[in-house]
Amino acid sequence: MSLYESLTTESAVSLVKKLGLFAESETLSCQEVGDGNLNYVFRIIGTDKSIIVKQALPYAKVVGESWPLTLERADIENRALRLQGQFAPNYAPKIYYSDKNLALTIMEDLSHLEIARTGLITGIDYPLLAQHTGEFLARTLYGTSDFALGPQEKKKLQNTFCNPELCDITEGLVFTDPFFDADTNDFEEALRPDVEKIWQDSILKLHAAQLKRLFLTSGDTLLHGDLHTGSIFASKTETKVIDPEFAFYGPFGFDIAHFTANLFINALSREESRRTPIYAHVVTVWDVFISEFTRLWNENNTEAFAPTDGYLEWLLADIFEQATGFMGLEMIRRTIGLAHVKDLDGIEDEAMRLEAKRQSLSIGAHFVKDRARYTTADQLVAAFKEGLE
Ligand code: SR1
Ligand code: MG
Repeated sequence: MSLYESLTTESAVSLVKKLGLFAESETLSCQEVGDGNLNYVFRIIGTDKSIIVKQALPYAKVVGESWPLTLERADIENRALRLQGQFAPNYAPKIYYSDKNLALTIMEDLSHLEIARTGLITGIDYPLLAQHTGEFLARTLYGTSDFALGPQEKKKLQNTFCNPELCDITEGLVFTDPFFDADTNDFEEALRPDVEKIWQDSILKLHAAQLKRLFLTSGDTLLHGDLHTGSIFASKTETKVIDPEFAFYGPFGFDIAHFTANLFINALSREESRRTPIYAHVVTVWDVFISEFTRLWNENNTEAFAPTDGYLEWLLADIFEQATGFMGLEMIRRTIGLAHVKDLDGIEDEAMRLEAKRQSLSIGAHFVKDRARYTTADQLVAAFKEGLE
């Protein structure tokens, strides 16, 4: 018998009172505030505090009941959040309670912050966003790798983060479907010639296949798995990374790639004179990631080869090249795949929107195919600017 039932605003209130998170007598208000693709998010407000109850649905909310989806993802998300909270406590929400059967996690309400994507679209720059995200990435990715844990501990942890159904979504929506005439694709008819060019570009497809294989087979570290700007709450002083339901052991460069891809996509939605802070974020996240990863490598490393001349430098260069390719794939899929972003779709002027989408496709394809050319974030920014011309 399934112990799962989907919550309503009323049953969410009863639950948090039963759990003692609020007094029975307290008057609470509850609203479903989820704007993501997959889950319900209830915000419950009492007299002097508020909390979030996040519940997974047994299907993908963005598509409907025709796309069933495992509830296991709530448990993965809950465990990933707790681990991220250990490695990067400043950048993860506090967890108050979780229930595997009900597929829910109760956590800190971050409503005093904004979703970074929403703020970036309205022109807010969040001066510490990239610094904090770089630290979050280096600490969580290094901390769950072979280098920090040693191969035995790492494999045991890896075994508990097999996430086949959510990985299947990424393998389809990011790595495969945009390169074929797949039903999941969604693009404006005016872009059809550009999209057909992608479908016919056998060199691009070969590179996409190589990157897909990396995603399928590399087990470097516990990834967040969906680190776009909609998975980050931010203010001028604070940053919190949420929603790691796609967490699994994958390639080091994947998360930073999705963050920088969504930054570049945001740049496309801005006037040229407003793009500088976004370019600075791309450079900063890489600078911080590399310096923090290096610090952790030198401080705590179980690998006998760690002091070998050139090993760290080779690894960082490899991560950078992979990430450049993954970044290009994310730019392409956010433009023509199933899951779009408001940065592009929200550009009201049709000609400007189509131009931004074409730039996202062509710059994305360039980063996929020519990823081996790039070794620094400054070069990525320069290539992005060239792609706009
Ligand atoms: C069906 S899920 C579509 C997208 O939403 C998530 O946030 C992931 O990015 C996924 O690819
Ligand atoms: Mg999400």
